[in-house]
Amino acid sequence: MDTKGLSPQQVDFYRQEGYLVVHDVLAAEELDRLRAATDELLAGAQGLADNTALYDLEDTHTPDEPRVRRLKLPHKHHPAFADLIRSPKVLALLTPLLGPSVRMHTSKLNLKSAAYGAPVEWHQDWAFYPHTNDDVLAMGVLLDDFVPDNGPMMVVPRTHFGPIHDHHHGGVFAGAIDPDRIAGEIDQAVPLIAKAGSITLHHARLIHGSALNTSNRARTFLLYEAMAADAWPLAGGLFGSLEEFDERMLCGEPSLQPRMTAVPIRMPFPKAPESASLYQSQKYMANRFFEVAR
Ligand SMILES: O=C(O)CCC(=O)C(=O)O
Repeated sequence: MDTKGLSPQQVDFYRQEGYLVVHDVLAAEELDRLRAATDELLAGAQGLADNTALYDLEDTHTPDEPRVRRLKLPHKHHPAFADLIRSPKVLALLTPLLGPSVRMHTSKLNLKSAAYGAPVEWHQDWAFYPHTNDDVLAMGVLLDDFVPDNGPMMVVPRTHFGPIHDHHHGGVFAGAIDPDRIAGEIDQAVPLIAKAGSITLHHARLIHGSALNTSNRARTFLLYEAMAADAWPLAGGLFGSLEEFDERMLCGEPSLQPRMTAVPIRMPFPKAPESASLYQSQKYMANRFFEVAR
């Protein structure tokens, strides 16, 4: 397996811009395995009336015509997703950015199906899960080509150096930033256009979002959240026991000494009444930037 990792230029780019696209990481057979696993899990959505621990359903979902917008924690539901995040090839992308000891938080598979796949309003992941230091990122694996009109993720370069924006609306944590407050930043957004099998990395403080899929091509995006082992969660990412926390180690050694740095933090409380996923929380935003499916 190829474990060449990142060049110094790629590491510099990530540090300066807050994101990185690594093109053509996965081989065809690796992609096939992940796509087959996705199809296997999606088959279980037939007949569902409501969201479950695995399925987050589009607002336009019906039991007879299933429309899934997200598979939650796919690494707990299929070994293909658990194996990938622990593979030498993937770890070689994470350790240059996070150090030798890396822990994961959660995984998710955002489907964004052709014609109706849900948008994601502008936000900073850090608003959902602040930690004691910000060596925290999300890694995205493209299971389809990202093209301009299938709702590719868009990022606002260098915003990981900036403030943590207000993600509240109507007195609850809504998981999105009022677009009028960051109009200048949104103007600078860059779409991450790349082929299936490429991998994106974005810093937890980076502003990002993505539009409704208006194309006839699916946009399937597998995301994992990962952090330096000494970044301890202050909210979100909390754990039931130390054993459970340390089972999330991907490589290196866990630490009982959180590294504290001067990072800006807003706590994601109070929760919205329905907040099992980002899509649900973002429904509480009165002022949305992206069009939604009708
Ligand atoms: O799927 C996307 O385009 C964005 C994903 C994202 O930001 C999230 O799920 O937190």
